[in-house]
Amino acid sequence: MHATIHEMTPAPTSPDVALDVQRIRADFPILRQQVHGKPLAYLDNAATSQKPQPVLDALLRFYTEDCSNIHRGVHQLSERATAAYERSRGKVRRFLNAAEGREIIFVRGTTEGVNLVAYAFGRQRVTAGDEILITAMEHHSNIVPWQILCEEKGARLLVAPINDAGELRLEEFEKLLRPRVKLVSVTHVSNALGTVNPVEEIIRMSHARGIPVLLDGAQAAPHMKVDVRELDCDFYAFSGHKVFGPTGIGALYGKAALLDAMPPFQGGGDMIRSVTFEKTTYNSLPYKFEGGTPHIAGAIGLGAAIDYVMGIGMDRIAAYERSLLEYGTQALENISGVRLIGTAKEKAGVLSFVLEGVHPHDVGTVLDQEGIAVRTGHHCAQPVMERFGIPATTRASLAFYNTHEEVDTLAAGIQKVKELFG
Ligand code: 7TS
Repeated sequence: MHATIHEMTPAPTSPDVALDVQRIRADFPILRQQVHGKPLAYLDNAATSQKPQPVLDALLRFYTEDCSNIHRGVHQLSERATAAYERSRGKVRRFLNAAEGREIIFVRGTTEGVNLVAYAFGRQRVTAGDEILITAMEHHSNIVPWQILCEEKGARLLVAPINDAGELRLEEFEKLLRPRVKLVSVTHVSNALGTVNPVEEIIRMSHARGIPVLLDGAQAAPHMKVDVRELDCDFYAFSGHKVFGPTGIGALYGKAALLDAMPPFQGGGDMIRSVTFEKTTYNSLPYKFEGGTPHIAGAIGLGAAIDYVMGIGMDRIAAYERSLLEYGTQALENISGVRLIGTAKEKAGVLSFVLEGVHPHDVGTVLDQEGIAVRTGHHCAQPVMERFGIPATTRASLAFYNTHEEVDTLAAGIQKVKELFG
């Protein structure tokens, strides 16, 4: 059972090599089922993605063979659990190409990663009159933590606008890089629109004014190669459950110098060096930010998920998904009454749309009867809905295990909605 998931070396990546999707699908047991008597077409990957067998195996193995707390036991099980947990940190480091393992903090997910920065960095660096700059396409988890911080500090939240295609208006963004801006926090890829932001430009412009940048990588990490050193971002947060790993685990990357200078986030066990009632000293990175027993199994499962996607190759995944997105865009554009919301030139696998005269919830309910899983609603991005003057969209979001046939099924499902509500 101690198979060699950790030892697996990523295959050489060449975007030219097509994916063997049927072979990949065989690794995802959940995809084999039928829903309402129809084969499941899982197109809700932006909400959460499915887990390949190696991830399931890693979780089961931890709980059946190695279950123990970490960083404290001298016994075998604790040593094995600690080694596996720390090995996963190394995998996350390689996944993001961070320089050092201590720059990787295990968190619950993107939400906790952003909150950690808002709490630890924000409370130390932001004072009355300062500003935080975000964009109009952020998920609520990259809005609300900054509002809480701003309210507490008497600081101000600035929002860079987007155009009708759902692209950031970069010249307006640049104008908002004012002297009092203490942090720029921007999504790498929008969950509601699919827009891939020009993050290199954003970082270059911000750094030119000495402003650090946090990237919300929740929707980028599952779909493209991320290189935090090449990007030179200061913080990068992502969620394990969207990169085919377990729920309740994710990672925050931060440059060591920044993390080192930040106060802790949560006090408790493991994050201290020594405690007396008079004075407590904190542990070194990354442990200073990992108070309490972490999601050990989750971190190990995330490591297995990273092995899995890197084994396929992020460039191949991106190339395949691009073809699927182009195919899906065509298919939906050919249906009269469908309006795509989010038509940026640079997009990742999201097809968000409204269908004339039919509420998105009705669209989603009919599609569900056809075995098609999509999300309907505001996608935790209410300001995006407001920007486009709509209450909600239906969103199909893709992963590398989706097929062109599933996109056809989606298009046929939408036709059926039209017949029913026509
Ligand atoms: N940022 C973006 C861009 C997201 O898409 C999400 C989750 C988050 C942050 C928060 O991630 P979490 O794992 O901490 O919850 N987005 C979605 C979605 O689009 N549908 O369900 C969750």
